[in-house]
Amino acid sequence: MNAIETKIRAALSEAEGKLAAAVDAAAVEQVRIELLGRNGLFPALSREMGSIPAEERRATGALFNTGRTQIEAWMEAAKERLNAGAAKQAAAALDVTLPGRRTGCGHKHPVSIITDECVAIFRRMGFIVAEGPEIETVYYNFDALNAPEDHPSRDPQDTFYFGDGRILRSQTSPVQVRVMESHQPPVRIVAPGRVFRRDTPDATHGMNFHQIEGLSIDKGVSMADLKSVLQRFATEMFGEKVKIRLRPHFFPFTEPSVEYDFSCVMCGGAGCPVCKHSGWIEIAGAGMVDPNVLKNVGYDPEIYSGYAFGMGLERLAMLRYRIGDLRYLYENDVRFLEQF
Ligand code: 2U9
Repeated sequence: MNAIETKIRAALSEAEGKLAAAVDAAAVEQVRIELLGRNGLFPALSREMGSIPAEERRATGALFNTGRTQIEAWMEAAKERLNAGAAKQAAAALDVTLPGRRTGCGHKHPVSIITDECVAIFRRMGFIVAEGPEIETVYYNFDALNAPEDHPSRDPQDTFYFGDGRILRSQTSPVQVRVMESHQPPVRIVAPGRVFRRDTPDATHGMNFHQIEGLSIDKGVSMADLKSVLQRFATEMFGEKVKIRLRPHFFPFTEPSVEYDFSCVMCGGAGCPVCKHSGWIEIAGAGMVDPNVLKNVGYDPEIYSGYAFGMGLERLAMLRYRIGDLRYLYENDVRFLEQF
């Protein structure tokens, strides 16, 4: 046995012992560095190989190769043994008999609850939900809806303009326009969603709020249909005793137009601070869709007619849950939100 073979055999017996006793991955790595690493024993022996007689070189080379393979196999076995031990330890640390830890479950925001409730009520009356973009064009938000060029709602003091013809929608009506453009009557839809208006935030106004608007277009649709839908909505949302009242109003997109009130849901109509002692609460607006709006989407107003209505969802939530200030809804105070 030459000097190289002696060194290989000694290294093998030492490595076998060290790897069998290794308690962590670092100990295994240490053996690898000492024997197989760039400055380790095996590369050094490989350089010495030229110094031994030619007739011994074949046998020494074979021992060199099997030795290296053997060390690699022992290292692999040691790693597997360590991994299995770690897995066992982790399993032992988990006590499956302990009761589970509760993770806090979020809940719906009051405006979402009201939106879902409105949608459910209108679905029962045959309406389908429609949605559309919050970033709109002046055409869909104003022109198609018959808003005159000088209408105050177009003013940059009231509507957010991007400066390239796009705006943040100030109402959900553009959704209905888009649906009408792509569908022939009958159309019976509600469009819930976020709308944006430039306003100084106070107890009852924010810079953005949520609306639900409804639209029904067919042959022979009348104001009587509108009244019956609104009365049913009032009954389902606030109870059997609630009455509705329509007052004449003006909107560019409806003719005739009305504002509608519900008998006060707080005092039942007797008079209280919420209804300012009138017994009635203004809920929103409605009317028969203006013939110009029908023409703009390619419907013949001589054949088709329809009604539209719109209401603010924050306002409904405030009435329903007796919330005195709109800002509570958006301050994200869990003590407030947890109550719903
Ligand atoms: C089309 C035609 C007509 C939707 C309507 C109202 C009346 C209305 C506001 C009340 C308070 C919303 O929350 S609020 O600011 N809305 O009074 N909205 S009629 O009329 C339409 C919509 C779409 C194609």
